[in-house]
Amino acid sequence: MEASVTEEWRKAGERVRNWGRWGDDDQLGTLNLLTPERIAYAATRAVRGRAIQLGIPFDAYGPQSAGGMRRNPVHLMAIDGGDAELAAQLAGWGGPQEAQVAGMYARGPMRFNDDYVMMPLQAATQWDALSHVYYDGLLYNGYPAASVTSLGATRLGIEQVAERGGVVGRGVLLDVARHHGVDRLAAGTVVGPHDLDAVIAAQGVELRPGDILVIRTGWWTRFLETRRQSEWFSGSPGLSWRCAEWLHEHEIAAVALDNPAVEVMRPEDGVMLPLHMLTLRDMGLPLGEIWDLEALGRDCAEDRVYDFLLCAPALRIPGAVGTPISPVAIK
Ligand code: UVW
Repeated sequence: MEASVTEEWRKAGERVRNWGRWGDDDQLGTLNLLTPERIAYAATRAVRGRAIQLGIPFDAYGPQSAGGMRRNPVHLMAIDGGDAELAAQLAGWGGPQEAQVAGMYARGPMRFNDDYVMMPLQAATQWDALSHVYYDGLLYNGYPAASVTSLGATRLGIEQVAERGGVVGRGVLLDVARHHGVDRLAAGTVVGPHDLDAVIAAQGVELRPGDILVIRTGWWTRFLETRRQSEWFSGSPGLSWRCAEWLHEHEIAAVALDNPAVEVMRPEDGVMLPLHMLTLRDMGLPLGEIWDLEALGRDCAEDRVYDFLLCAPALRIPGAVGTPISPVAIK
């Protein structure tokens, strides 16, 4: 990043910084914009009763590369019908768990199956918590970077979001790919504030303070087509860091995309993830990554209604710096 660009980026950081805006002890950031009145209004946008899934499957075939810093989810069965029948046949076989299961089975015909999932909380469809990214030793609202330890986030953990029932509000889809008449944006395409304005004008949708923006690039379909994980990550189109002020001015509560990192993956102006730093750390604005916006895009193109009730609650995991989610748009 050239010195002048760094300076410009730092100045943008000062302009969008929400520290202290909702109190010195605030841990919710722009989710404070999801007021009861706005959530109640969002519920009125569920008109047709059509629920659309916006999450990708939590399975072993997702976009995380096997050798990378994150893995795809691993799903394991803990108890299943086959084991249960065997345990019943071999009385006294196995350890305490089998004995417990056999004891339950001895009391009637009820049988059951149990399972586990193991996964990085930053794999598949997710929200980044405000504790996910920091710079210059500080997190959102000036909390020290050291408030996230090996035990988890003592400040800005995802449970802060979950405990207030978030994230729920009025979702607005900006279908950038469809606006350009393509299935998906080309690799490396940078989406700037003017592009967002153009899509809003073309769609005829109005933004309201507290909206949750859902921006479709179509890039998820690239992964489904090729299954080439590293190409999918490194080539991702996405938002420019110059969108931070636009998001700030429009009082956006959260933003989610169908790409790996919301912003364009190629280091913009030579710096890695500059929008992450401005949004998560300066604004306190959560980022949603790896969403599947294909069905929602088709539905909105059909009825020309681009807003909906968005339900994307965080899992209540104390100290976590992100959360897997299965968001749903209800139109
Ligand atoms: C990083 O890779 C640091 O962040 P994210 O997963 O949010 O893109």
